Amino acid sequence: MKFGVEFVPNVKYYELEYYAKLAEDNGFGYCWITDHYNNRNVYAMLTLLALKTQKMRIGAGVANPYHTHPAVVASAIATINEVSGGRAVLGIAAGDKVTLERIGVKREKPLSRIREAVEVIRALHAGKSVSYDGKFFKLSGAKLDFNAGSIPIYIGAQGPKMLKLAAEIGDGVLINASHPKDFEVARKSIDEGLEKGKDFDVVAYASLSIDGDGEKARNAAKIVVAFIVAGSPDVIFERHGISSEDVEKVRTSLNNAFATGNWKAVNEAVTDEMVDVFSISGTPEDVIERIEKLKKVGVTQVVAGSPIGPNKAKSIKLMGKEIVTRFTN
Ligand code: F42
Repeated sequence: MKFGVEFVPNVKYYELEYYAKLAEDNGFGYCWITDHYNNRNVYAMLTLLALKTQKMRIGAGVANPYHTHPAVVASAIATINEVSGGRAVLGIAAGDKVTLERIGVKREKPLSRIREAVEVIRALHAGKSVSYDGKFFKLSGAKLDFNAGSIPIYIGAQGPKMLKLAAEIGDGVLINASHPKDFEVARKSIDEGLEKGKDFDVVAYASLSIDGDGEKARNAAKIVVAFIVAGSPDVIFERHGISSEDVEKVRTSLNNAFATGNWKAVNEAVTDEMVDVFSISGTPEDVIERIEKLKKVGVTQVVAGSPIGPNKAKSIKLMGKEIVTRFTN
């Protein structure tokens, strides 16, 4: 099992640098930085991490080929690869629909767009002069004027078609899920697209919250879980037997909280069951038990995403000491 950590660059650069370095010192092998136009720029932050870390792989998790042309993505991540001495990884996906719409971008035909973007990026990274006549991207003798090196491409995917495509054309897949049942289902789509014997990293890009006090850890996950509940399709709730009334309570409390600031009501609306389904939360023992189950259903990397714990620094250290060491030694 490999371990990664995810950070959202909605904090000052020195905070991000501090946590990333802490994760590296505590044995995490991957650091993924999210990409949304409203946060600090992902490549600017990755450049900083390339200079301030030594061993861990660092990458965009995830770029999208709607607000950034794949040639620009190819060049940006190749720059990170150069600065970091070959430690870059690229995550790419369809992009967040709501965030894209705010800047007037329609997320149309995500499957073909991702396929084309990955083809373009791989060709440019191979150092070729690229002429490409796609439906969305047209390149004519495009070439990077520096050596990109070798950069694994991971695809962010939740839907069955995107999962299959990720297996076909990616080096790995970043799946926003925490529960083994969701990976069992995802595995079927992955297997449809995966060539036999191909080395492929199946990543649980999960909301994680760890603390010596299990209750505290679970409470810290609730706001993040509420946002995941608000954005999940019904099929997920049906799969886990979560009632539509409970989902509605979370959605209503979340909408109210934006207007009234009553986040306590959001915490109260999130059930224990939701915390279990949409996050990996609890004591180190609880987290170990969950990761053992994820391993059985084919997960090969666990990414600790928001909130990581009630005290981020303490939780990163606890993850390193109790979890990363246990699974990687
Ligand atoms: N999004 C961001 O914007 N920034 C991030 O930093 C970010 C991180 C991230 C990390 C992991 C992860 O898994 C996802 C992450 N996301 C992030 C979200 C990501 O960008 C996507 O929004 C998310 O993965 C949802 O994508 P999906 O894989 O479920 O694909 C969607 C688009 C979907 O509907 N897929 C369907 C499926 O079955 O897979 C297919 C839809 C389909 O068939 N479309 C057709 C087509 O040709 O593409 C036709 C539709 C048409 O438009 O006509």
